[in-house]
Amino acid sequence: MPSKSELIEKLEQMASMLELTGANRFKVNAYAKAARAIKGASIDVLEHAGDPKKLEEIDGVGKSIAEKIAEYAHSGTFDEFEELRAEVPDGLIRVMSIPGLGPKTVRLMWTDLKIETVDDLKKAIDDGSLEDLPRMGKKTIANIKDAIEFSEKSGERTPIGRAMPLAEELVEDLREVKGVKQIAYAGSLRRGAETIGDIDILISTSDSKAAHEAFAGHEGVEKILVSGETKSSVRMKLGRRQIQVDLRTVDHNAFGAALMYFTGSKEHNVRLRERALKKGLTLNEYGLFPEDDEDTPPQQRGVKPVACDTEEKIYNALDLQWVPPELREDRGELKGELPDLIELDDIRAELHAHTTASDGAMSIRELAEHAKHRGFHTIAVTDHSKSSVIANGLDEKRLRKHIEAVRAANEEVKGITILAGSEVDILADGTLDYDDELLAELDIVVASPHTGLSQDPKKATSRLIKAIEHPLVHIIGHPTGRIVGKREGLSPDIGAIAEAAAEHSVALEINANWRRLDLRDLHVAIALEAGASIAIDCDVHAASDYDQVRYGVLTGRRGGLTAPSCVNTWTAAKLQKWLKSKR
Ligand code: DGT
Ligand code: CA
Ligand code: CA
Ligand code: ZN
Repeated sequence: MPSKSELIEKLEQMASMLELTGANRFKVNAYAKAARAIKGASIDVLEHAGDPKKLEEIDGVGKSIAEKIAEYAHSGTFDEFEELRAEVPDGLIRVMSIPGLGPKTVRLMWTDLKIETVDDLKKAIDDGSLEDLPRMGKKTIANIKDAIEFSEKSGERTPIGRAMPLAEELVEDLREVKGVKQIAYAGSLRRGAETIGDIDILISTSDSKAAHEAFAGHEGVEKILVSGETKSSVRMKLGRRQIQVDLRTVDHNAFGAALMYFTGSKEHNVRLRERALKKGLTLNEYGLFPEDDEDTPPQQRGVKPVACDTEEKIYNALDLQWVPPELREDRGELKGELPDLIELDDIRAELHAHTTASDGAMSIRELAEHAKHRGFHTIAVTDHSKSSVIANGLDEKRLRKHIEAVRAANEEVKGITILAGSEVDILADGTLDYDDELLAELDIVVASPHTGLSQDPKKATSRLIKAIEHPLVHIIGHPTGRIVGKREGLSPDIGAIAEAAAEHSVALEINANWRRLDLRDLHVAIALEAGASIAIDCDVHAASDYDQVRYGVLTGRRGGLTAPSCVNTWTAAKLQKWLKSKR
């Protein structure tokens, strides 16, 4: 089925492939711009695919792009895409996805060195031929080598933001199958891990055959690995990659025991079983039973379980409170009181968002309207600063005008506070991209590292601490700059960062975008330990980015985050008081 996200992906890929094949700049830009415009459009372009006039009303969509949209809506692709796709070797698309390698560089590799795959590239690094290309110094090549190794190590796992929508769609679709009583996803996905090995789904049903048939026949299934009436395993299409999905039928009365077992983690399960044994009990995926030293498992001998239908009963029978799945990682969650974890509904403000002034897709008003619809009391406009040239960062003059525009919008749009802010670059030496006088005019300053991300840990630590100590900074945005599975980012001393943040009352961001999730769960725990506050922000560029907040909340929960420690949950008054304390 054609989807908006696939259309956007195809348009983005068009731009890269055009650049790769040396098409003119104008054409490349048209596709890149169209992808951005469709992301931010307030209408569903696929619904209006038959109405080119309507499509052309979108800023960034011209006649030619409108035709491509119509073609895509009709056939799931468009001719020009397929033609170009046939021209560009598959392997080159993978080469282009290596961070730090843009289409321009990859084009040179292709034309001058005949590199068509990641393996070719590795050979060219090893035999030194890559050095023959212009601007390929030893340092650049070392960085490329690093990036290849890093993405190969983590390439097998799928980011949560890709796996979650698929799992939710499957659960919804299978719930409709005749006979299904209970259905849920388990495993690392339920624990909210940043990457997912495979998706585990559990069902209880009176017609297992029907459920497994519907599963194996589901749209997107590309290969059936195991096909059975109680367990099946398939590979499903996910963007340009695949992910394995397991479906298991479990006993309706023991659904809680199965959910607990298959949610894991394995290490958490081991701890629970040890605890059960100490109490003269035995725990397995069918329930918690009295331990009796027999060889045949208790459920096969008709032994009555102590608890089996809900997780809560099983935990309670082990003298434990129910443990939220995000904490089930054997990090001490069975010892002592558990924190009252933050929830999605606690979030009441978005403090990191971009508009069309830099690289966002929405105007200030659109941004604010969407935030209002989410029930937020505050939205901060934080466009990029001048050094972020690729993101169309604002120089001083443009920022001053932008501040005025934000103030005007704030007057006009009722029911929400629009803050004038900036996502100001933390330069490699820890200084900020604007001078203090200008920063002081802003209501909120998010300071983030964007370049120099292969800096050594010592430099990274002092760089970030310098930004934290700056009296006008409120939040450190995506503190390490990592990209999940793609870029390692900075490795500062998080303990030292956290202590400085606590001392200077600066919040450390969990960037909720699933590509970033930065800070990560373990860092959040360290930050909280030091007494620092956390911000959970979507780094909004398009309307759909507001939906990312869930991944930020999951990451926060994995780190033990409570609502009071998260600035986005504060009342408008409390938030204002903190912001003003730095003015
Ligand atoms: P993943 O898929 O690599 O992201 O991680 P999980 O945690 O989803 O792992 P997976 O899919 O292998 O298994 C799902 C859960 O089933 C796991 O978290 C705990 C449970 N489980 C699987 N195999 C074992 C095992 O050998 N021992 C124990 N205690 N539990 C297991
Ligand atoms: Ca799994
Ligand atoms: Ca599995
Ligand atoms: Zn940023």
